[in-house]
Amino acid sequence: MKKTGAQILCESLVKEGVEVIFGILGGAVLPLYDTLPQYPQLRHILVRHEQGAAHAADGYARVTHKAGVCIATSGPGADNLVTGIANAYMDSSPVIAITGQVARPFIGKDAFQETDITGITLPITKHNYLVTDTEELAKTVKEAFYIAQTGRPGPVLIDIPKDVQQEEAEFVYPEKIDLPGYKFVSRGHLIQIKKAAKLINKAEQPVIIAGRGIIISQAYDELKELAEKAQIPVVNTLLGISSFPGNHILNFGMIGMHGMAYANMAVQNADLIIAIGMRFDDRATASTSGFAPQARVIHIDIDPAEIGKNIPADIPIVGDIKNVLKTMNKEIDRREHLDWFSQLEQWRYEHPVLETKQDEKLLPQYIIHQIYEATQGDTIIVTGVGQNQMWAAQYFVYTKPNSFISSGGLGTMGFELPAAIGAKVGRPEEMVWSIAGDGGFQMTIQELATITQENLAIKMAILNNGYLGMVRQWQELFYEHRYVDTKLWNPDFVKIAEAYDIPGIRVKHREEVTPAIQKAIDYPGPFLIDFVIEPEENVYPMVSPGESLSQILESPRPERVSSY
Ligand SMILES: Cc1ncc(C[n+]2csc(CCOP(=O)(O)OP(=O)(O)O)c2C)c(N)n1
Ligand SMILES: [Mg+2]
Repeated sequence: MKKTGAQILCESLVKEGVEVIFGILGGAVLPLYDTLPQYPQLRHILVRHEQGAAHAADGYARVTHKAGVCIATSGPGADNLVTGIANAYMDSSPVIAITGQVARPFIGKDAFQETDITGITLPITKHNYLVTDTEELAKTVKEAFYIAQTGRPGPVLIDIPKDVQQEEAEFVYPEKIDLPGYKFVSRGHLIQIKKAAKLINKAEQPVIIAGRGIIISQAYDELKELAEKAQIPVVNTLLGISSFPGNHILNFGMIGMHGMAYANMAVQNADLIIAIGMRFDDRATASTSGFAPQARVIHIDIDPAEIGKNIPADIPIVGDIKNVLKTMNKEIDRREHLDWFSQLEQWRYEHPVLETKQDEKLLPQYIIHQIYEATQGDTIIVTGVGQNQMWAAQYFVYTKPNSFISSGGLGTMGFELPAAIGAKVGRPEEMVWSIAGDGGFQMTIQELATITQENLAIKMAILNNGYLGMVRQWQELFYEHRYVDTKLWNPDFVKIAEAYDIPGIRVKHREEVTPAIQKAIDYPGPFLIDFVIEPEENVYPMVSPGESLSQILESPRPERVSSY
């Protein structure tokens, strides 16, 4: 049957099981939007800025393990997606970005609102398409979803000229994919897996580094089996948070620039690193030349391009983590590493970082911990970027799989609010908290309107230190306190929330923290808390740029005592 390009696109989205689309309109997508009401299965969520659409699709994809879809018009609309697409690319999130393009006869003429979005996004998409033949549209959509969601997931952009949306063509949704140039390995090489198991069985001081690949592959049980069977401590990258229970006895926390001192020490003293679904990002490894000097390295990842990119691998295993670990666990001996664990426990005792000062001041660490206490971990935390992100990573105990959503690779301020929208839409039954800095909050603040229009019960906490805090911290530590333009004049965030019809309160004192969090949780809709925190609180521990993971700067304040 003949259908318009717009109908073909909608039919194809329905075939792919799409339920939600985040987008904003414009001339080059008008035929598509005009067709949308014919497909009530496709819920459209109107955002206020295309960056919000891309982050929302990304957040949706991360919590559902399905592709998230966003739509923008040509030119400025498509360009506004760019940060969101790059963010999804860096964090391996399957986002389908659909952009309108000027009609085919206008392409290359600097037509009104024309940009070469496939050119612009070439390095930040897993693949992209400009559809010039309406007959190809259905096949293109099928391929795009396949590419986005298989192997190492990532964003795929489909640019559709306006006249392709209007033109009629025969609609047949292809059954099969024929992509000879696209391959991924899902089962790891058996010989490699056996070699790795042998090393694991022999190791005296092994450490598992868990990355986001475990979450993508949903290999939680397999990781637990490996760790428990061979008695191996598990540390994680930032995006590996919530791949392994935060309260598990074998969990030794986050590594890296703001990782736990004892986690970094475990890595630095390991004789074997089992790196799983992580890419040795420089924030995780610190100086690569000083990384884990005595360790052999087993690196398991679905993307062969990651193997040996930053840290050489003694045993590379390319494959889907769930499959690889399933096979590997059969080859693993039950072990104990009593000496290793007593050493690790001693480091943990000597370097207690999960502590908050008994202080009259309103400290962000205390706030994050109180959110944990109030929720008992039964919530999804979506963070901004900066100090707020690091405190949220350090002071919340992530007991639930895939409960930490954050912009790791790109470090995009303003990710939190729209990504929380995507998370709440994708998992409406879950409580969702957005933890923002006062700087980042203002980068996507317009999405408060989306929250109200869609009545999304998102709980918002602003850790308001009056600074671009993380940058101020660097100025303090590495630029001799020269705070060049990191101090922020801020609007009244509670009044802003009220203007968006969202109730909010301001918290300035420690004793108000818990009641405020409870009030936010009990309120049946969105709620905002503006926490006016100690302005110059720093994130510790810290490994200074250029140093190795062994050179850990710990809190210089000796009066810190553990409060829990
Ligand atoms: C879009 C974007 N611009 C700039 C930066 C650089 N940057 C990293 S952290 C930071 C400060 C963030 O301030 P705020 O949101 O208030 O969070 P805080 O560190 O104070 O918790 C900046 C400017 C960034 N990561 N993203
Ligand atoms: Mg701030």
